Amino acid sequence: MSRKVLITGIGGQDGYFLAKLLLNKGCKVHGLIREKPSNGIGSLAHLEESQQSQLILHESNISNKGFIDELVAEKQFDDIYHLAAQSSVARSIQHPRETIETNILGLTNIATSIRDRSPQTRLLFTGSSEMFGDITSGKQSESTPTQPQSPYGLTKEFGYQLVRTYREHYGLWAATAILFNHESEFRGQQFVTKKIVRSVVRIAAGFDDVLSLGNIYAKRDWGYAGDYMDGVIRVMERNEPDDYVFATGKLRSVKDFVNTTFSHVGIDLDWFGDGIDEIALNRSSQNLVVKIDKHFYRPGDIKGTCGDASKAKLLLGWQPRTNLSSIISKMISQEQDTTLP
Ligand code: F7E
Repeated sequence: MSRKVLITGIGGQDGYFLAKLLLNKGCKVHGLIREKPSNGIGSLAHLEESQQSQLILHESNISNKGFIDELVAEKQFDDIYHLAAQSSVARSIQHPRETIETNILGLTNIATSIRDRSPQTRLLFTGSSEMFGDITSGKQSESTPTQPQSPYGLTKEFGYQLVRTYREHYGLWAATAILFNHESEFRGQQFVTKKIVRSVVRIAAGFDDVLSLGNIYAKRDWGYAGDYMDGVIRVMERNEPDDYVFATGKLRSVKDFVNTTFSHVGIDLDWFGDGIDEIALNRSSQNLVVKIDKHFYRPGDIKGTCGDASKAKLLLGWQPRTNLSSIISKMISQEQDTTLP
């Protein structure tokens, strides 16, 4: 029987992949979206028209408790995927209050609406590796102690604990997918991978000169958003609610990502200098193409984070399928199609 699902935050990168996968499975997909932009619905504009027309969109802020209560009570969803969040770590440092309101109140609204008005509804919360903080020893898994280093990380730790509490003590079917960094051709411009790809494509085409970055020695475990949304659905489809890490287990620096992206467009780099004076030149033209701008450094930046997805592999049969080079290729193609004049 087809399931009736709600995806909060459907307008973002993850919402696109999740909506597409669930529609392909024959689910009736409702989406909660903050506001519909006039030029289409964010990443959803990339869905085939036949799929777009099947979506049922509801426009509201996640912190509007009255609206959420009514929607949850009226629709009696089978499953709710709670994606809506202020997801930029850098922004959370500048705007902690907004981040707390959206991430903490948003989840609390959804969870209490389910508890009070539709207790048979399953709840899947997209958590984050940011709640672990810096890697200390080995890879980070479901049993790694949490030690967040940003307001964003703190809100994701809160969400993880709230979901566990509602599951263990209030009898809700509630689970957290702990997602490590996941990128795609629909990534927002506030994230470093998208910023690098956009700039490299424009530099290669002669429309930009220099890419300015912060800490290029930060290391991340970057996977593909489409693979991770496939994992999230597998969590929801299991009878027993539980928490799972989704990660590739491979650690790469921002500098590696820069080198690989430039090499995809046929540009090799030579690096010189240290710290905020470090620069990269285009080996063949000798033009300056990368420099450091201390404005992009973050207090409390996580130096490295790398996940162990063994539990998801064992119990869900999940594994990442798209490697970093393929992710970069997809991002470059999308960028060439959309931003070059
Ligand atoms: O930064 C460094 C920056 O903003 C990655 C979100 O999806 O993953 C993401 O959070 C690294 C950091 O992602 C720039 O300092 C250097 O070390 O792409 P990001 P993030 O903070 O790792 C987690 C798992 C989430 O849950 C989040 O929602 O790159 N970096 N230079 C820079 N970062 C940015 N944004 N811009 C720079 O110019």
